[in-house]
Amino acid sequence: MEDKEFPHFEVAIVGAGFSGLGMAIRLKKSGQSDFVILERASDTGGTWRDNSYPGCACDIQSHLYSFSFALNPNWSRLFPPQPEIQAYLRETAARYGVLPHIHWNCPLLGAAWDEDEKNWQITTPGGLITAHVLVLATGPLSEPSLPGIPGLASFKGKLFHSAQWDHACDLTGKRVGVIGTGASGIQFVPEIQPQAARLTIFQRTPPWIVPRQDRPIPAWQRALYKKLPLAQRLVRLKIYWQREAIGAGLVYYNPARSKLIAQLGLNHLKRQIADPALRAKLTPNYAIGCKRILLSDDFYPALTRPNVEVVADRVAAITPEGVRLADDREIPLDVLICATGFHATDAPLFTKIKGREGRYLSEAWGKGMRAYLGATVSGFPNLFLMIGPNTGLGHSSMVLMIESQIKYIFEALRAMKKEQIKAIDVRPEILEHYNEWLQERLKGTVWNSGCKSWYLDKRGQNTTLWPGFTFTFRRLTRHFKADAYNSTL
Ligand code: N01
Repeated sequence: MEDKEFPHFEVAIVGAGFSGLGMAIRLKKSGQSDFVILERASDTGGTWRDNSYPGCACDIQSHLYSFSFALNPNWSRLFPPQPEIQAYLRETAARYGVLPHIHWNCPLLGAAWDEDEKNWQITTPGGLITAHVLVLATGPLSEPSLPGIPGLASFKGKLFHSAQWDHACDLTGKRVGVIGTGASGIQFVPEIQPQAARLTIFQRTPPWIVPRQDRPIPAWQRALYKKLPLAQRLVRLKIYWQREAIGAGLVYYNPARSKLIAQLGLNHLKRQIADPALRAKLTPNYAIGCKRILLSDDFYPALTRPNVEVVADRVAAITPEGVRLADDREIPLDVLICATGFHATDAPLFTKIKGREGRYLSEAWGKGMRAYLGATVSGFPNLFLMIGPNTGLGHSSMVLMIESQIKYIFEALRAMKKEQIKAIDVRPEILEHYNEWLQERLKGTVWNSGCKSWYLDKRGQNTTLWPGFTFTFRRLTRHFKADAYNSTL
């Protein structure tokens, strides 16, 4: 069948979260309107729409967690709460006129490169569409991961993942279990503790937690930022450099220095937990920063309440009635909440993208995810990934990386148009070389210092984090690197 029988777009963007909306806004600002956004849900926001659990907020300061071209003087707190981030994204998308480009409730079911037509054939529930360029802005934290504990499906009570919070489930007076003590778990535990009759926290690895010191932004400051946007830019700049300094500590890992920083966490633990047995349970046993450093002032205090128990013993199985521990102890539960993270390195989407010679992305990434500048993969022409492999950050705002990628992709599209290039495909040796360089750099970082985290894939390879400063990534992505690609005219 001919292309013209299907709706055709110059660019198809998958996902209306931070990166997809940012990309669309960039196109719109340049006067382009031949693009579509395919969004699986009925609202914008991506991970900030899905993660609506009680207490959800970002652990990067508000002023830095926004687009550089759309600062928000109205943030109510130092750290933005989830509803405000979602509202910010919705309002920004509306302000720049990208909402009419969104196809709602339209998940990508599959995409295949058409070598003859030099475009992508994209299958959606509404039928096939074609696009010259495909941008996957689906994010690494979009597919919730349930723990592979035996018996999970047999649980007779209410079971849900933190990213799919069941707001209809009233926890009042219930026996609630929580698996996972990562960034999500530690945020909602203090919120649900007062409601639950019994709250059991199943902890596999104690996280490093440091003081959060969140506070409301006073009305006079908000008024100032409205009147004098430069004032907010200066605050943002200060936060930016403070965070790059933290980044240096993570990238250039030094065990002795790390022990000094760890003292911050240990002091926090000591101040908030008086019981030596509980404190011992909560004391981390790996280098601080190896997993994400968590910020909280209310998680430890919540654990000291009489209705809370922290279980550090291994969970052997989930039974119809609750949880069975390795020592055969049974903990009966009415509700089980899994705050167990996401499929960051093995997303089902990878099995749906078919490149040259019928090869799926999941096959191309058989030995681990890799993409040149986190954006392009050999054998997948005119495909761009946003927050692709090794673009994640352990220290600062992902919006900085997203904006760098937007710039790079936009420059690529412009070059393709100008030179009338039908297809670009990153040269395999360039991708190989880039990945070797990345992996070499990662060796000296704290994330590769021996702990297990979602930053590492099942082979133990770090395929998620950027091993450097955000300004280095910005410099590398400032211009489209045409020489790195095979082009078809
Ligand atoms: O997920 P996680 P998350 N049996 O993977 C445990 C961002 N984020 O949703 O450490 C028992 O960090 C696992 O234990 P262990 C942020 O980038 C940001 O909390 O692997 N336990 C861990 O405790 C973050 O890094 C914000 O031993 C199991 C937890 O579940 C990312 O999202 C807020 C298990 C998973 O922690 C993910 O955070 C929320 C099993 N089989 C999220 N499997 C903010 O900005 C997993 N666990 C504040």
